Amino acid sequence: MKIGIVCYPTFGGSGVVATELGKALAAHGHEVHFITYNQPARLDFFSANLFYHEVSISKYPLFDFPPYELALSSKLVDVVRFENLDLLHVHYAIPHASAAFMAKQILKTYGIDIPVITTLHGTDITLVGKDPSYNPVVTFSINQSDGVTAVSENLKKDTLAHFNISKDIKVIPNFIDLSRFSLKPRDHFKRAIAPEEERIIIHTSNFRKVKRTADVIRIFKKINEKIPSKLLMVGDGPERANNERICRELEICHDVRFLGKQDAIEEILSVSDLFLMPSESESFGLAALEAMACKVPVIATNVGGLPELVTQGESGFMSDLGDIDDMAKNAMYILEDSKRLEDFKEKALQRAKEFELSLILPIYENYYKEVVGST
Ligand code: GMT
Repeated sequence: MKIGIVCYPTFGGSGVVATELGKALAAHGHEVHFITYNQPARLDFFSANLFYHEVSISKYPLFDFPPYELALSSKLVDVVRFENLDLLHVHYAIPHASAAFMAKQILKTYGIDIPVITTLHGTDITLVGKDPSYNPVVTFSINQSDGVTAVSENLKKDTLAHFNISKDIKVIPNFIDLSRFSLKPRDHFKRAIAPEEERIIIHTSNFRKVKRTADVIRIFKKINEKIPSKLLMVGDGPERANNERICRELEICHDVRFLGKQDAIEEILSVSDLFLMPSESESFGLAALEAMACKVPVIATNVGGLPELVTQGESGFMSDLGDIDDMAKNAMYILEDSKRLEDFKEKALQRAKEFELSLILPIYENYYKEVVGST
């Protein structure tokens, strides 16, 4: 198939899933065209089946807000016509689903009926999409898509609860490429971070409010009082400065490292013992799956799609939102006994294997066939 993929090109979960899916489809013989405003972060190599089409937005003094959605629709029309695409798969509803709808209507004037699949990723529904300023457009463009997928049962449920949806939503979970995300021996790195063999705890995110990174620091403080440990904070975003301030107040700066954005995240996960994800909302929790694939158990909140990923008391534990004491207690239970820690690590990996790319890719391919066949 010739597939157009629209996504955000950043490190965010939806962009990562879209890019990894595109790469896997290309490796499986499909021709994949990424259409977005920048080279996707994980599309950093050459492949004969992979193409990137940049959406450029012309600046004009009249535009306080350059109309990206129109530029994207125009680019989609152009790429679908000249590359003879069979399908458009757009990731994250806003504004990709409505841009694809517009392109689809324009393409009809050229006698082309391009099927559009929209994948809902989370904040496009749970935070941004629900906003009354977007709700009617999101509802309309989901209903006008030829196929709709959501990354968890919980996100499907939320979508049906908050929008008037007439379309069937197929749940296809996030996936992991175990050939990249697996335990890598990085003893020198481990020794540099934890010279006294302290436990290494990790958090990775975009440091937005929804990730509750202040809770990460406070949970760590409680662990650190009882168990010699180090905290790695990976990523960057609006909450980082506030988190650094909290570390100073709690006098734990010597045990906390802010590493910023990192490409080789699997290497840092490989030296880690425990992953903290106290998010307020998480449609799936791709970052937790990446950790589990590197044998890192997870301490999380029981929100969104996380209970569909983490098995309570096996690959980690989930607590109520904001229950820092319970999360710290569960973390210490895992970390205080080396044999128990090893058991949790093994079970984290076994659970991650259930989301291996090779199991999820055929689900997407079959869904593509179904949608293309019915349009
Ligand atoms: O986690 C983020 O804030 C990024 C966000 C995105 O849309 O790029 O991630 C969402 O999509 C991921 C991939 O499907 C999910 O694994 C994340 O759980 C989801 N984030 C939230 O729901 C907050």
